[in-house]
Amino acid sequence: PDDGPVADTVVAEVARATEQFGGHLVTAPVTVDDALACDVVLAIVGSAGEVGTASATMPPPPGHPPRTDPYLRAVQAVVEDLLALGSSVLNPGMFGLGRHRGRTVVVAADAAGLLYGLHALVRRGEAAFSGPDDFVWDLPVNEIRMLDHWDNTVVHPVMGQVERGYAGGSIFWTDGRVRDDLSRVAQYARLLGSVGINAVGLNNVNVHAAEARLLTDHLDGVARLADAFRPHGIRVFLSVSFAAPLSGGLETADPLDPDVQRWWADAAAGVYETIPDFGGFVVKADSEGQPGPFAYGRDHADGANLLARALAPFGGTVFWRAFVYDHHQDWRDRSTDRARAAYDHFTPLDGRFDDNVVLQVKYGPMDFQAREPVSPVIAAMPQTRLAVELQVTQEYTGQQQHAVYLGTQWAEILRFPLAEDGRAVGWIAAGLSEDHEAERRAAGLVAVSNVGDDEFWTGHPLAQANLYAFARLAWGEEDPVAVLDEWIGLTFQDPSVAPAVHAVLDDSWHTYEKYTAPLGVGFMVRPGHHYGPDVDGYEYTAWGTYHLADRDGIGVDRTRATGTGFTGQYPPPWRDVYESVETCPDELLLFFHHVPWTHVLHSGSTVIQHVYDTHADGYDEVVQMMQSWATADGRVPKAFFDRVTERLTEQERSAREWRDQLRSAFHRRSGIPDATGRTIY
Ligand code: GCW
Repeated sequence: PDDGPVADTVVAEVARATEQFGGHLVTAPVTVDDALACDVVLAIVGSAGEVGTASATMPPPPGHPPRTDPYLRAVQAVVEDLLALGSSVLNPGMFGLGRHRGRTVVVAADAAGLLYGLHALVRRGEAAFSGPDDFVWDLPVNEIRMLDHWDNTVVHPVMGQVERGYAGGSIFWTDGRVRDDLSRVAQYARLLGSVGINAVGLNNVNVHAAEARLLTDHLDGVARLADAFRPHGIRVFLSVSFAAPLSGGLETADPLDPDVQRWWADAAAGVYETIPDFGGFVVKADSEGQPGPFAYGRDHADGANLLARALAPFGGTVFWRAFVYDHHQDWRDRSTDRARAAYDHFTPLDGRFDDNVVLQVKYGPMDFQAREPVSPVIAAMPQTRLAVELQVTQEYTGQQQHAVYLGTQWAEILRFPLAEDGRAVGWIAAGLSEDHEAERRAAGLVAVSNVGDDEFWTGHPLAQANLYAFARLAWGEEDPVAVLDEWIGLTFQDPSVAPAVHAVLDDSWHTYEKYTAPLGVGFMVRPGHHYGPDVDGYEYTAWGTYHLADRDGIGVDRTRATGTGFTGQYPPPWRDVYESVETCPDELLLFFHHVPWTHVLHSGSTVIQHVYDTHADGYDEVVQMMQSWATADGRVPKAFFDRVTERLTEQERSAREWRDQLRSAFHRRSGIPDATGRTIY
């Protein structure tokens, strides 16, 4: 269909499959009969999707002879029918797949769509090659489906090589440069392309000294990484330091200074000279010690547009993170509320960001907790391209020691009807409006990857399901258990293992929530590494993450009436739903309200009894997860079985620690006994 690298990948995949399973590949049928004799037809029909213009939308690549008419007629014969079945306009990445007139057919608007269609065919398995006519169109709902790696090029003394990484070292970098052997990167690229990921950030958003030089001194290595991703339809991005012009010899990094603007324009030109399809920059500015425009009295729109204008001539994009807050907060100061920060900083700038800026907003107002409300920023910036950021790496959800399937959490976030007109978070990220018309400001989903050089890629082998689920939800799938089922079917040879894996993972997010910080209050983790319980670990620190528990009660008053006013950042009805203890959902009660231990929840239980019960139940559920997993023995590869068993053993130990510390700590504070009489230490 074309000679680009992605179409070449499709051809190579089919060649590999025919070698393994039989049959043969015809890449350029010359007659109608040749083409129509094939059992499987894969074709790119061009984005206009109109058969009459197919020859015009498929110009031969320069230097190639014109397409033969019979070939076009053959493809058209099939495509004509198919377009009549469903779609007259084909979007980028879109494909149609199914059985048609006794043949299996994949048609797509572009090479990426053909690749996605081929992999969709593989997911169907044998069923794709027989059966009655049945044809579906599919397309990614999000334009951007991106994974960010928080990888350092060298091992950082505190954070290790991968910040918040729980799967070993980086698959990209070693000793300050790109690895010589990129075979694992090639496998990763193939894996991500198979589920529609189309962008990857190659380095940590906390840009340290060594990584600040990537942009200028290590482009050959970055180009090799781009070469590995390109055949799978994935563009690469670099995290850059806003202060880079200073290390480049300038006196200032002021975004309004013409020399600084020239410096960035030159830097961008240098990158595109080496990597013509480079994606752009990811930037964490004025956040947790990273430099930014505030130092020069400028705002985040000035900062983001500086980089956007350097990238614009080359078609690049800036992902500018909204994770900006005061991390030097005085814990005594109750007027500052970290949850408010992103909204307060960014919503006044709505409308000022250039078109090639994407504001990257964490799903919650705090920081990737197991339970937070969704960030009000997501519904508050209609004039800004906005991507929602999730965390596949399990920083606050068990660090790939605990089996926690996050697909369930993300699906709940994405379908939350945040906007006043009822639009869900996932719709806003995708830029869909009520009538499903795509808006100009569509962006998508970004997540922090959980992959490293670990033998099982993700430390906990079952954490692979989270990587898969992110990609499938970013594509547009909505049912997290169906996605999990798909992953199980593709991962394990023996289908009889499925019930055990479902029993471990299906409800594991809720299980984790039960034995950790209760009712949306968050944190209570050990400072620094964030693993394991420490009720007061962050209580008197500068990080703005407090629970305010005393002998009478617990929780943070974020109401407009008596608290920090954070509820006022939400559109109706949520500003009122969250404002009142009467209507605030139980699972978020302590995020929004400070209540007595004896406050009665909608569930009928008191807050204190809820803590006692859920912590006991959560631990018991982990024990059940272990029992379920034991039934997989002999049905999955031994090394895989053993690694999961080892992790579940640690999860059981850790869940017991959480249970006992939280039950004891809350008992000591409240003085109220557990009504069930279970042991408290
Ligand atoms: O969750 C916090 C992490 C930091 C991280 C930061 C961020 C990359 O603890 O390690 O830094 O978020 O998202 O920028």
